[in-house]
Amino acid sequence: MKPRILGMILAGGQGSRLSPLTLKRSKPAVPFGSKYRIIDFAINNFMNSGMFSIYVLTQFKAQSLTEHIQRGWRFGTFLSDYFITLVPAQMYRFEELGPVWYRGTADAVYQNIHLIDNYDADYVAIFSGDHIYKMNVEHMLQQHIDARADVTIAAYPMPAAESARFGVMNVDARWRVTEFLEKPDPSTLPGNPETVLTSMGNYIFSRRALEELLETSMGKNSEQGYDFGKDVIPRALSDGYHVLAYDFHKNPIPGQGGPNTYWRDVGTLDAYYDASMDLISVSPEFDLYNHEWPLRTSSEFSPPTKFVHEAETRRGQSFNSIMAGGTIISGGTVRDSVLGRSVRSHSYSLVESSVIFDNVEVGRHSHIRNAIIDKDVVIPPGARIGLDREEDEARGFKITENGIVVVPKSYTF
Ligand code: ADQ
Ligand code: ADP
Repeated sequence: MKPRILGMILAGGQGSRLSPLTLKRSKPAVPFGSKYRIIDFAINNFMNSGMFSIYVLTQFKAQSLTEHIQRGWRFGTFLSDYFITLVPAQMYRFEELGPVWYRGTADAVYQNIHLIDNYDADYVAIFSGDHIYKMNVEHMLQQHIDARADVTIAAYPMPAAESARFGVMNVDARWRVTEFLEKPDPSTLPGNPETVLTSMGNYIFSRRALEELLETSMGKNSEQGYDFGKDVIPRALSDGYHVLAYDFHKNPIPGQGGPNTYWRDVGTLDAYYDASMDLISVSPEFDLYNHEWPLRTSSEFSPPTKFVHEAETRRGQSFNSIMAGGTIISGGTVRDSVLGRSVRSHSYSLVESSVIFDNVEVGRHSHIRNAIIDKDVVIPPGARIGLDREEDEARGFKITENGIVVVPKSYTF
C-alpha cells in the first residue's frame, strides 16, 4: 500500500525584514515573479511530488493569503484526499491550553494534531511557506522511508558567516544528524568552518515520532518549547530519535539538468529584488518555464496583455521583462522589469530594472528605476522614482542598502 503522506505548510511568518511589502500581508502572501505569491512554490512542490492533501497553517495578517488560496487554489470537490485547506490559529485546544494563538512553528502543528489523526497519516511533511525553490518531496520521503528515520531535515550548505539565521547541523558519513544548533553565532562554531549545513525548515516526520515529540515538548508536565528549530529537533536528538539530513543538492527535478541548487529565503528587500531580477535574465537560475515542473498559481481571470505602439512617440514596447495578464503598455517603455497584472504604462513613461505589482498606473513622462512598487499605486505624470535619493526620501520611501526604492501599497502622491 502506498504510504499516506500529509503536507503541512507553515505560513504564519511575519517577514518583518520585508516591510513595507509585509505591512498588510504575511511573507508567504507577498507577490513574486509577476503572477505568483511566495507560498505558491511550496504548494507546487507538494503537488508536483504527487501530494494533494495539504493544510496551510496561517496566523499573522492572513487575509491576503487566505483570499489567494481560497480564490485560486481550489480543487478536489469530490475526492476527500485532494484538498488545500487553510488552518488559521483558532484556539482549537482552548480548554486544555487556554487562550493561545500559535506560539511557534511546532505549536502550530501541535494545536492541529487532530488533523493528522483524522487523515490517518503515515508521514507528515512540514514545510516552510517562505522560500522560493523547487523540491521533489517524493525523493526525500523515499530516503526517509529507506533509512527508517523518525525525522528527516532538508539541508542546504551555506557560508558559516550566515549561521545566525539558520539551524546548523553536523552529520555523520550516512547523513545521520549528530548535532543541531539553532541560529548559532558564527564565532561559536567549533573548528572555524567555512561552510555549514543548514536546515531549510522543511521536515518529514514519521507520524508516531511527531506525535511523541510534540507531546514531550508541549503536553502536560513537559518543559514547554514551541519551535521545531529551537526545541523539537534538539529534543529529538537528545531523546535518541533517528534524525536524518536530506541533501537538497541531490534532489532530482524532472526536466532540469544538474544539481538542484536554487533555494532563496528572499528575507530582505535586496534579496527579494535580486531574485526578481534573476527571473528576467537570459538564463535564469530559477526557471519558470519547465513543463515537467509546472508552477501553478491562482487562476485569476485577466484579459491579455497589450502593447500599443504610438506612432508619435514611437514607444509602447518592452524588453527583457515579464508581465502578467491585463497589462497595457501604451506608449511607454518597460525594460528589465517584472510587472504584475493590470499595470498601465502611459506615453513617454520609462520603467527600468523595477518590480511592479498589480494594478499600478505609470503616468505619462514618469521615470522609474531600481524600484519595487507595491499594489494599487498611481504614479502621477512626470514623477521620478529611483533617480533622486533626496526626492525619494522626502516622500518617505524606504531605500535599501543596495539603493532599491520601495513604494508601499496604495501610496498616494
Ligand atoms: P526561522 O527562519 O526563524 O527558522 P520561522 O520564523 O520559525 O523561521 O518560520 C519558519 C516557517 O514557519 C515560515 O514559513 C513561517 O512563515 C512559518 N511560521 C512562523 N511562525 C509561525 C506560526 N506561529 N504559525 C505558523 N507558521 C509559522 C526556521 C528554522 C531554522 C531553519 C530556517 C530556514 O527554525 O532551523 O534554518 O527556518 O529558513
Ligand atoms: P494583496 O495586496 O496581498 O493582494 P489584497 O489587496 O488582495 O491583498 O487584500 C487582501 C485582503 O486584505 C482584502 O480582503 C482586504 O480587505 C484586506 N486588506 C488589504 N489591505 C488592507 C488594509 N490596508 N486595511 C485593512 N484590510 C486590508
